[in-house]
Amino acid sequence: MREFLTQPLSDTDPQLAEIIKHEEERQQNTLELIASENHVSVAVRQVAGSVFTNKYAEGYPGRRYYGGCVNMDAVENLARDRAKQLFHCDHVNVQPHSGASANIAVYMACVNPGDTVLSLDLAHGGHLSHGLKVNLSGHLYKIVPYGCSRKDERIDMAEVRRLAREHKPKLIIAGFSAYPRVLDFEAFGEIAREVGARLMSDIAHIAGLVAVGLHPSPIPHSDFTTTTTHKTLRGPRGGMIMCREDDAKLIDKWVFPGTQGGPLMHIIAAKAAAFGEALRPEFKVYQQQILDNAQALAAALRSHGYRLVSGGTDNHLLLVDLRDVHPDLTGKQAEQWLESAGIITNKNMIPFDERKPTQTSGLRLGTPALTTRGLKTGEMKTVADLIHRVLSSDGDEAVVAKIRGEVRDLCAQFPVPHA
Ligand code: DSN
Repeated sequence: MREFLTQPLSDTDPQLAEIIKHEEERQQNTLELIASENHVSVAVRQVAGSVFTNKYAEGYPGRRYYGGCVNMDAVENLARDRAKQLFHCDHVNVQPHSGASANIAVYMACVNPGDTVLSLDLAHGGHLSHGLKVNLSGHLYKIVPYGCSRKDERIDMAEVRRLAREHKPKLIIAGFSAYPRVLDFEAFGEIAREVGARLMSDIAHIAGLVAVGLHPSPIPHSDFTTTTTHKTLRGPRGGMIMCREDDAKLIDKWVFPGTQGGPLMHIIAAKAAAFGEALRPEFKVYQQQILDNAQALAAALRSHGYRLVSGGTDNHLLLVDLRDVHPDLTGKQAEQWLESAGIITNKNMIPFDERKPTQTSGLRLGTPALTTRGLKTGEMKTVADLIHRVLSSDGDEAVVAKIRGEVRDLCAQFPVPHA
């Protein structure tokens, strides 16, 4: 029995070991352009797989429900301290299992069922946990959506103000999963204060940029700032909430015991590792390269005739409107052809899209994962050329197979982080 417990996975469960090997190969041999994904360091993966997975630690440092938590307290305090240093916030809760869980805890802390919440329309780049009908947020609260203007496809702050005055929401949400421009957190804060709403800023996508000062910080303007830790921040899959000292007890209570049980201590430890990496000077260089790469990818796609929603990007992602170059090509079909060529993307609605969410006219592309692998602006031109050739191939298998080979060659030059 004990022997079994100490053998490697390849001996004890070759079937599962094989699936993991295939995923390692897939990640190594494909170009990851999903804007919300990244490749973590060897150290972060090592910590996520550490003995911290063995421990229950309900409660918070110094106030746990079980014995044996001395190292749990040390690691959670380390994660909290590093997060506070990184984001300059008063209080942080590092226990949310995900971004959606973090958002739920904030809702429980400040809105009641039936209350009005003002958030970015999902069809204009909002997130499902900000009010999708079939999500708890859309089920419990009266969601009033704001959107982008037709004129420039940017969030129309005058419209946000008008809607806030008209509907008097209890909570305003500033955040997105597909919006390529800077969010004006200061203006959101002013509007929230004017109408007596609380402001939740969800920086899941841009947390890495915010941490190094390459995107304005929401912290001074927001009551609550939520984030995931695995996108631009390049940590383990998880969530986190930041707030002022006044709301610290309320938030902690609504994370545990309000909406979660035992914290994932191995993931909290890996968050500490990632925050440590993010505090290093190299992390700012990495974030700047993400932005430079996004600009280079945008310019190269424009040179092939593609229109980008809002004309370009300020952050790590771009939304490509496929219609000008390929009027009959849906985002769904584009995503599938690109995947066959080893280029991983996702179909995405564009503002005022006439196609259904399952088809879409847009494609969302992001540069964090490619930047982690070491691709720079020169390679972004190559990537844009590869994308354009796939989208112009009409799905021709011979063309796609040839490009697949070129993608593999490019991937071989830029290995994903490995031990
Ligand atoms: N699924 C994430 C994204 O792709 O934006 C958000 O949770």
